[in-house]
Amino acid sequence: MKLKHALLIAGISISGLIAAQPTWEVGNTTLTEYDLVTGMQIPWEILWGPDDFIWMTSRKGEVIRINPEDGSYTTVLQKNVMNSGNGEPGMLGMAMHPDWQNTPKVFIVYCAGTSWNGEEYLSVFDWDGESLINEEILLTLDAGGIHNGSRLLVLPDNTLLMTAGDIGASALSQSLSSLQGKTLRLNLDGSIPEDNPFPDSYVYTFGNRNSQGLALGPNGLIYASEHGQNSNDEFNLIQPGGNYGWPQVEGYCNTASEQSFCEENNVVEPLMAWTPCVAVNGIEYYNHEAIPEWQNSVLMAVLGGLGGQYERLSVLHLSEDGTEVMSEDTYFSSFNQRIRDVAVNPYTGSVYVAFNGTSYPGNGPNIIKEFRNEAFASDVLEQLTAIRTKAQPNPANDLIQISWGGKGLSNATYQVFSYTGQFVATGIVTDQNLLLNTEDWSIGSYFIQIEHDLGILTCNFQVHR
Ligand SMILES: [Ca+2]
Ligand SMILES: [Ca+2]
Ligand SMILES: [Ca+2]
Repeated sequence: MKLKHALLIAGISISGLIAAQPTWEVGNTTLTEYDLVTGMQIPWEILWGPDDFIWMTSRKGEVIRINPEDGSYTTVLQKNVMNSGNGEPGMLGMAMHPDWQNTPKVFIVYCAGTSWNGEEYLSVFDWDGESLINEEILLTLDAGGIHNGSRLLVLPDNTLLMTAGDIGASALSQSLSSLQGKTLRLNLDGSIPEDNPFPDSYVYTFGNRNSQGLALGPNGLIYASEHGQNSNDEFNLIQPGGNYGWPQVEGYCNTASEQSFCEENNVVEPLMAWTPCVAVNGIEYYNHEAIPEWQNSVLMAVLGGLGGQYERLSVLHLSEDGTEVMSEDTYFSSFNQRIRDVAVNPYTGSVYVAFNGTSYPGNGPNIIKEFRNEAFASDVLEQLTAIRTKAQPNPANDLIQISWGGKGLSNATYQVFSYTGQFVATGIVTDQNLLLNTEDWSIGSYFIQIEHDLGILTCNFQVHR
C-alpha cells in the first residue's frame, strides 16, 4: 500500500505531516526549531560574525561561514590538524577582530602535529571576502591528546583572552612559568599587555584545568566554564591574577586540605559547580527581549559527561549585578546529543545550538539548530528582508547600484571598504538605492556597510575591468 493511501485511510492529512516545525515552550514564549545547517563535522565554535554570517570551526580543521537566512555555506579555511580532529584536539576557538571594518581579521586556535603530541597555535588570519589568508602565529603552546582548551574572547579593552588546558599534566596549572592550565591575555598583535597581573607574562589566571567556555557579561564581568575531572565542573568569574585551585582544589573549598590550600593561596571559588561532571562547554550571555524568560542569563552548552547522560542547554539565571547564579533551567536534553556551543542572532534573538553527536568525544555529521521566537522575529525579519542588500552589476566595471528592496532608509550612513583594509568611500543614504562610481577604485573585493535603525547591513561586491 502506498504511504499516501495508508495515511488517508488512517485519517492523517498529508499537509498536517509536512507543515509544523517542532516547538518548545519557555514560560510564555514559544520557540520554533529549525535545522539551520546539517552535515557539519564536529562544530566546536559557532559565533555571530560582524558581517552578519554565522562562523563555525570544525574540530576536523575547517572554518565554515554560514548564511543565517538559508543555511547556505562556504568553507573559508582548511588546516591539517592533530589526529584529524579525532579525540579532543583539532580546530577549536575563534574570535573576530573588534574593528572589523578597518581590520577584518580572525583569531583561531588549532592543534597540529602527529598523533597525540604536537603544538597548539593561536593564529590570526586576514579575511579577503572569500577565504582566510596570511596566517600569522601569535602564540605556540603544547598540545595533548586531552585538555587543549581553548576558547577565545575579545575584551572591551581590545585585548584577547585564551583558555589553555593542562594537556593532562595537572602540575603545570599551578606553575606560573607554564602557559598550560591558564587563562592567557594578549594584545591583538600578540604582545603581552603591560597591565597583565604578572610582569612580562601572558598569564591572566592560573590553577585552571580545561576551560572551554568564555563570555562577556554585564558590567564587564567575564564568565568561564571549566571541566572538572570526575566531579566539580565549574562556572567561574574571571579575575586578573586569580588562582582557580586546580589540581589541589576542585570546585568549592570544602574539604580540610582544600580549605588550608585556599586560605594560603587566596583561591577563587566557582559561582556554581556540578557533581558528577556534566561536561560544561560554550557559553554566551543572553539579554535579548526576544526571549524575556532568558534575559540576564548565561546560556551554557553541556556535552553530557563521558557517559553521555546529561546533555542539555543550561540557562543560568544571574543576579541583577551578574555576580551570582540564582538558578539553572535545562532544555533540549531529549535530543540525546552532545551540545558544544551556542550563538545568538543580535536582531531576532534566535539561539543557535551546535550538536556533536551522541557519545564522547563526538561524532559527525552534525546539525546546527536555530530556536526562534516567531512572534518576535517575524516583524524583525520582515523589516530585514525588505531592506536586504543587493549589488548590481556584480562584478562592477564603473557604476554599481546597491539596493535594499522596498523600504527607504533615512539618514543611514554607508561606508565602503576594500578587503585589503582600505577605507574607500562614505556618505548618507536617503533613498531606496545608492549608486556608486567604482571607476577610480582598484580591482578587487569590496564591502559596504549601511548603518541603520536595525543594525548594520552589509554587502560584498567585486570590481573588475
Ligand atoms: Ca560561541
Ligand atoms: Ca577551580
Ligand atoms: Ca572541593
